[in-house]
Amino acid sequence: AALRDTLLQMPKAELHMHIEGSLEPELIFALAERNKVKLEYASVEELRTAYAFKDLQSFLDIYYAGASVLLTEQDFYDMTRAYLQRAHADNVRHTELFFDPQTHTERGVAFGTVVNGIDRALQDARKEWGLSGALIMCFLRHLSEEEAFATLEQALPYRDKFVGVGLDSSERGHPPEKFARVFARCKELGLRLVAHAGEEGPPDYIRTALDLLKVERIDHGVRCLEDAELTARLARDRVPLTVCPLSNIKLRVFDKVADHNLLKLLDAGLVVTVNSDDPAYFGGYVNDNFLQMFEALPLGREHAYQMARNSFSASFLDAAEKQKYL
Ligand code: ES4
Ligand code: ZN
Repeated sequence: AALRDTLLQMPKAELHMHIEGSLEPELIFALAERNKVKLEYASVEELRTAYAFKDLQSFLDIYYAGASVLLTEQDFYDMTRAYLQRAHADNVRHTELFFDPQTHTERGVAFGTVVNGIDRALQDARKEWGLSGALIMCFLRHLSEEEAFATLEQALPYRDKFVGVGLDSSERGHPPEKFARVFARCKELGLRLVAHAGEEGPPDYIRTALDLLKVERIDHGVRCLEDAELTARLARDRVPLTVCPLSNIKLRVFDKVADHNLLKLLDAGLVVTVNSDDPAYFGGYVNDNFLQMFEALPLGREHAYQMARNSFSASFLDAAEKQKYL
């Protein structure tokens, strides 16, 4: 089959997807109407036009505004259901979803409302399509560590509904060490640990995420190549990088698809995976990320299979389930 068909059809896992970043403008407007929430934009078209970002912060401002329409458990269900349907169409067999509870609890939405709605959609996808899912709770790094601890406290009654914790939002000026104590506590609780690092922030944030937070995967991590010693360490220790190519283009980490360092990361021997990050905002779901990168860079079938294998080996599936895909 053509390489294109291989990319579309190969079973894959998605490991870096913010569920609030899957809210399409049409659903934002439908939920705004349903919940009588006022939006700053007059139409779906006007909102979509605002999706021209100059950096991470300009995106986050719109992303948090979009999430303001989510109020009820059914809203969280509908959002997650729509993403899972798209993921299923892309032959995603397993997905590890980030969610940002603080974005919702700050607005008075209960933690349980958020997690129960998302979880019910995950259960349905497993029953209907055999698509497995797991949740990773993210702390917003622009907020304080004290607020992260308070969120962890609210999460504890739902401990069985998520497998790990992550760190997202504005990277620059909010280094990993700000969250060292709360991550240590999460590790004691048996949670898996990941963090966004080296997206906009310097390679040093990748190093401190590993050394001080003890994370098992790095989300993004594309700036590691600026530091040869760090790159060698990531390769030697087989630390997975959850790379999100279209996100990096939209947020101007790289100017154009052909400038992305995905092939250089692979050539450095790194455990690279391809993911969609915030697909409703960045112009594509996981297969669009694969297709556009393979069109722009000299990548071949072996790279495709390698990254699909990596997505399962780097997942938090248990060993027996992983084995089915490897
Ligand atoms: C995010 Cl692309 C990205 N980076 C950091 N935090 C985020 N939250 C949602 N998308
Ligand atoms: Zn992300």
